[in-house]
Amino acid sequence: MTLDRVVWSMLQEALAVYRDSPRATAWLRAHAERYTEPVRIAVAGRGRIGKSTVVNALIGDEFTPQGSFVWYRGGTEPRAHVFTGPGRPHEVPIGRRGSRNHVETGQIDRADRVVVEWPARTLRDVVLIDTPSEASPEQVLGDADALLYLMRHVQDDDLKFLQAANDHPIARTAAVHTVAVLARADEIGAGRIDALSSAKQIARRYRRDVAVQPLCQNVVSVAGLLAMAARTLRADEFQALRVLASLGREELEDHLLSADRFVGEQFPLAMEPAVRQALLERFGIFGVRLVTALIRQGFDSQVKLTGQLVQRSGLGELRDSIAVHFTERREVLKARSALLALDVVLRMEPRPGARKLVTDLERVVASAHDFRELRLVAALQAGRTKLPAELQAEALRLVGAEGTSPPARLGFEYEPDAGELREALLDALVRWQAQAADVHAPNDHRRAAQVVVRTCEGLLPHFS
Ligand SMILES: Nc1nc2c(ncn2[C@@H]2O[C@H](COP(=O)(O)OP(=O)(O)OP(=O)(O)O)[C@@H](O)[C@H]2O)c(=O)[nH]1
Ligand SMILES: [Mg+2]
Repeated sequence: MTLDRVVWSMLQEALAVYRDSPRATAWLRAHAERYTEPVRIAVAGRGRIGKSTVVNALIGDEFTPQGSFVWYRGGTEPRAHVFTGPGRPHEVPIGRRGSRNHVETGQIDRADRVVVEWPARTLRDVVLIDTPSEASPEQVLGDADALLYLMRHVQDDDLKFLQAANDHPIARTAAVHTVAVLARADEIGAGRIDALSSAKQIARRYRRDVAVQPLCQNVVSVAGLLAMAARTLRADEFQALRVLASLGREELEDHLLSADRFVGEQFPLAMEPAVRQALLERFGIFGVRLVTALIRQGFDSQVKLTGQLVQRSGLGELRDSIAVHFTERREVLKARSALLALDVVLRMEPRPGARKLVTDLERVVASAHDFRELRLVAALQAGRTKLPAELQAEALRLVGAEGTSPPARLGFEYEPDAGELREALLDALVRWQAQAADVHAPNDHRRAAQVVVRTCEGLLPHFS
């Protein structure tokens, strides 16, 4: 049976065992429902770091900020519900404020959670949870299957938050899935036009940092403001930017030395200060400089410019990372969340009828191959398990650290045909079998090789 089915039947069995407990039943039902949903990703980080902006950029639509947790999930029609206390949620309208969508929470100022259904492509595969900055790790992670954690530099508070995410015994054995985001990438290079490339380099460095690497699966840099402006770029804004780009580079640079100069009276073009002010708010000074430079370089249609900005801002890479680490890993992430939930019930309301579930839970966590793969990734990245460098990179790839599709595991950067895949797979299998059987190798080396062998064996039926 697949992990997916095993965990589903455990949830059903628990519902039967706890049918006389309303509290356990409500909890288990909610988790059974959650089990069939898209992956839930919480977006967290300290105050004003740019969480809501990144969420908007991913959705491709702008919403006015709210003080509470806001869930964005897919839906055919835009709808919003407010949840407060134990009562039933009630529906509220979604209106417009300027160019933004605004959930009319009205008098309700202490919502526990606002749930927005929104017809966006991104939301077909994920539920995004925008979190308030004062939320504790427990609040953030309780409802999430995966975490996007925004930070500027890695600070102690950030590491503490990420550590808390891994602190539960089951979380420890099936590491949480986290992608760290160096946010506000445009501000990293002190206004230089190549700020975004510097930010990407810093992100790469953090990926290998001994303090950071064990706590997340990837680190990417994102200029959220620019990404959001790109995804929601309007025709009138694009026209205004083109007019700006028609100005000589040096002349424009000169007026971009400060916000005051840019919106001031002395501006050499007939463009309303309000229009300039609006561009500044949407793109930031750095953004205006970058966008006009790109238009001059030939990204002179709205489509070309948007595509270029999505890549440069890091939004493209962030989306890829979400796909590889979260969406493609849906099954194991959901299983992990459900097992954590089962564990809560089994501890809170222990009873003789639940003994089998307790042992099943331990067995699944210890032996399911998907969890073994996650543990091996974590152990290799944290340096708890050591392999020679060339084997380490291959082991990580094979157990799915860079994507779980067979071509990604086997290291193809193009679409290979079935014959090529099969050949690469058999080659890997034979070599790793030899590693697993190498009596001179240390124990952890052999155990790691056994997991890799099992992964390769699992891929075989795809190609025979
Ligand atoms: N320069 C720059 N400004 C940004 C960026 N992202 C967000 N901002 C600005 O920073 C401010 C805070 O952004 P939000 O997205 O609301 O940040 P948040 O983390 O959701 O804030 P809280 O929910 O209040 O904790 C806003 O004025 C944004 O316009 C960015 O990438 N670059
Ligand atoms: Mg916010």
